[in-house]
Amino acid sequence: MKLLGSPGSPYVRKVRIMLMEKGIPFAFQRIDLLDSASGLSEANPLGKIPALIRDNGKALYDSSVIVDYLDALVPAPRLIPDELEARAEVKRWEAVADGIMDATVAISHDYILSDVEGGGLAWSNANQRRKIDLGLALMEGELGARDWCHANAMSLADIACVVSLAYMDRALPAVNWRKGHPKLRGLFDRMEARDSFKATPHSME
Ligand SMILES: N[C@@H](CCC(=O)N[C@@H](CS)C(=O)NCC(=O)O)C(=O)O
Repeated sequence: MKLLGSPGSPYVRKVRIMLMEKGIPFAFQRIDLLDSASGLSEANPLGKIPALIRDNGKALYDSSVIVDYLDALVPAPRLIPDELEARAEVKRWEAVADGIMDATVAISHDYILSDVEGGGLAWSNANQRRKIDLGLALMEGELGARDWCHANAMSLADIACVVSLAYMDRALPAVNWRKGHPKLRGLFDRMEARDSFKATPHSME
């Protein structure tokens, strides 16, 4: 199995952590998104990372589809519950976390562009920022006094949530998400101490 990705992508990090938590061996092929000859578009017509090349040679994308596949492929530890309502809850957490990643990507790209164009470093996208703020408030409120985002064990919900927080630290530190979110801070510190998180630091490459 081969994962096409880059250490800078939060969606790729989510998948790498799933693979490591489940003990699935994989090769990692770094993709330069600016290189049209990287082979990525043969794997994923959308030209996005992550893409997973399965052992049968077929590619799978996007990250949400890949994590579903991995959890079913190797059942232990179960990171997406089987039961319908529990599964829907964990996937909803993933959707909120992915949405925060999407908004962070959108703002930070605008931020870079506005700098390049000499337009200053002011926030350019209040609509995206609102998604981040409301997403953080929802996650903080739902986590509450619990140890885990869903039920009594680690799941994809915890992985996606903490990956989105870590990505903000790198791409949009001005959000300062720790302020006013003590429960998320506690979860973040515990999750980032795991081997799978320590082995997948974000980088600007
Ligand atoms: N919803 C997708 C998002 C993937 C995504 O946007 N990846 C970015 C890198 S962080 C990318 O490949 N961007 C290149 C492009 O959009 O052309 C997923 O969860 O896999």
